[in-house]
Amino acid sequence: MSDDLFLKIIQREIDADIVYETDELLAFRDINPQAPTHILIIPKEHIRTLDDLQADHAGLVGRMVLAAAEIAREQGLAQDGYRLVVNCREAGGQMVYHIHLHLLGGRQMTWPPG
Ligand code: D5M
Repeated sequence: MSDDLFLKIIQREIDADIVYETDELLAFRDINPQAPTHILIIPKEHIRTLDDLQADHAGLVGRMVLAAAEIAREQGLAQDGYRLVVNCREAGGQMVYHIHLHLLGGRQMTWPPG
């Protein structure tokens, strides 16, 4: 049994509000939303952090970003805009060690982030 929470969502051991799925990617609503729309885009491959990406992941990461843009359009966020975030390890605020893009939209974002 894996201790990777997001693998349990991929394997349907934990329920999630899934909005997008391909052979290699899954996207679902964040359980603790920080904006009116807050969706996580993850690879099905277990990759712990941004820092663990290898050169041969370049295509996968590109498809994650393209999926985020497609989901943003589907969710009606494209006209006003939105934010993509990756938290990396402790100082980056990462809590779940399975790489994910946060797609946030539906409100005005501020800068700098907290
Ligand atoms: O973000 C990890 C994110 O994962 C955080 O925003 C909460 C979210 N989360 C945690 N558990 C779940 C479940 N079960 N469903 C949906 N979303 C979840 P990080 O970048 O690691 O800080």
